[in-house]
Amino acid sequence: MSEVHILVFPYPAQGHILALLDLTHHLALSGLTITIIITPQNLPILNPLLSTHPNTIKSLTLPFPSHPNIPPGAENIREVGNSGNYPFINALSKLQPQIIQWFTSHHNPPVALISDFFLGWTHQLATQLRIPRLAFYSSGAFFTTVATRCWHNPHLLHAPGIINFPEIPGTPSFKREHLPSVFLRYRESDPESELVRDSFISNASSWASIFNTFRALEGPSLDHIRAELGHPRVFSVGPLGSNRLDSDPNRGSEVLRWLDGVKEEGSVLYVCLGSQKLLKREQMEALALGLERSNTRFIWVVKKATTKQHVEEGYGLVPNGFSDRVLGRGLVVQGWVPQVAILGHNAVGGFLSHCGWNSVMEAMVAGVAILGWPMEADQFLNARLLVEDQGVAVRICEGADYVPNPDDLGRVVNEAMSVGSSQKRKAKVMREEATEAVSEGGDSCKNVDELVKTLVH
Ligand code: BUP
Repeated sequence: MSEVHILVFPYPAQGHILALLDLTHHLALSGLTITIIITPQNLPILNPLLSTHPNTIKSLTLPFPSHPNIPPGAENIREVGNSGNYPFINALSKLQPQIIQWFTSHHNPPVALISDFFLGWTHQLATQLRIPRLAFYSSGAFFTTVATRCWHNPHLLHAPGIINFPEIPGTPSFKREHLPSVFLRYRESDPESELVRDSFISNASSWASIFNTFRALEGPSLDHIRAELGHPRVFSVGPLGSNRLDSDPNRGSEVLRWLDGVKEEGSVLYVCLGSQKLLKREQMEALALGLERSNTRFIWVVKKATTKQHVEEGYGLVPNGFSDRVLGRGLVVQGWVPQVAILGHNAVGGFLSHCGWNSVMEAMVAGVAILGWPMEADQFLNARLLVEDQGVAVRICEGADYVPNPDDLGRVVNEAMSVGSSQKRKAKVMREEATEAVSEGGDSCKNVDELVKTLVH
């Protein structure tokens, strides 16, 4: 095969970047040459890919454009929280001239651009470069059907109470507050609203769409998207993540050793609420008490406060004496852990999760029950798909500011973690489906092959 060169542009949030890099790894294994656009502070995330594919993956490292609403040095949304997406998207769009200059002077310019669905403006960039743009969704297909419907009919965003979606498979209806807050803030001619809306609309006009999902989970939504777009180029390639490369092979060895010491299969609950959300003091206390009152083994990944104000207000603070009280039964860890490896450990049977889409996909592959605490963005809709439609999850509570009742929390944990709970049984079925999808001849595997074929021709 002659060198087919693809340009990849991830969005700098952990949940977005990791998933697109997982896909990039697959594409490189299929023989494509790839350049990844990145800014300097995010470059280390690429290290495992760059060292695994030294001849075929390169980075195009561009300085992060300054922006009045982004603190100097912050180049990843993890450093500013979810509310900072708008300035980030805006700042990154200023890279356009440098990308064009690089492209036009390249001896073998890329034949296609795969970019994150938050970077809708790259659709126009690709048009200017006269190459197809493929929108990569690190969110689910069900969420995307709802979101696209909303942005084509913004009056829905102001409908009071319950919103109905009769045109969408399953005719879902749900509370307005369960849409991402950026949708609810929609105002015509407001720059943030227009940017988000234009992004979704540009994504839909892009040449193709790639989803980190699989047919057995979201077949009807994928078919609906295909029908709405009026073309077949909708590739479901998930669950991604099971072949994730880690820059530090020793990361999390303490946690994995602890799990090795657990004899009962599926008895440990993994508690991790994503890379962005920091719990306030009352939430930390309630969650700690709930875990203590359950009689379940657990690993709790705690996100530490980084700003002075958050430290002073007790955000992310594990209550005094908690670790000692649960010694032997529970492990509290701070910092980044190898989530995919933990979920895949035999001892783990449940995942108390914010229902971020990557976490959902990783839970599917691992065959663990989800105990959902959706908080923002697409998480409420993800939880709906998992709880009401698929039965693979139970909703433990919901809302970014919600302070759960420890007794209720402990009770739901015990029920969902009991041997043979309905969620655990359903999770095992989903594991079969997810594993089949990404195995040779499986639907997602065929879609990756198909995607590579379309890029090569
Ligand atoms: Br925290 C954490 N280790 O310690 P989501 C996360 N992850 O590997 P998010 C780790 O980050 P969104 C850790 O495996 C997953 O791939 C995890 O993505 C990994 O949630 C990713 O689940 C987190 O989508 O993003 O980051 O809160 O805004 O997309 O929900």
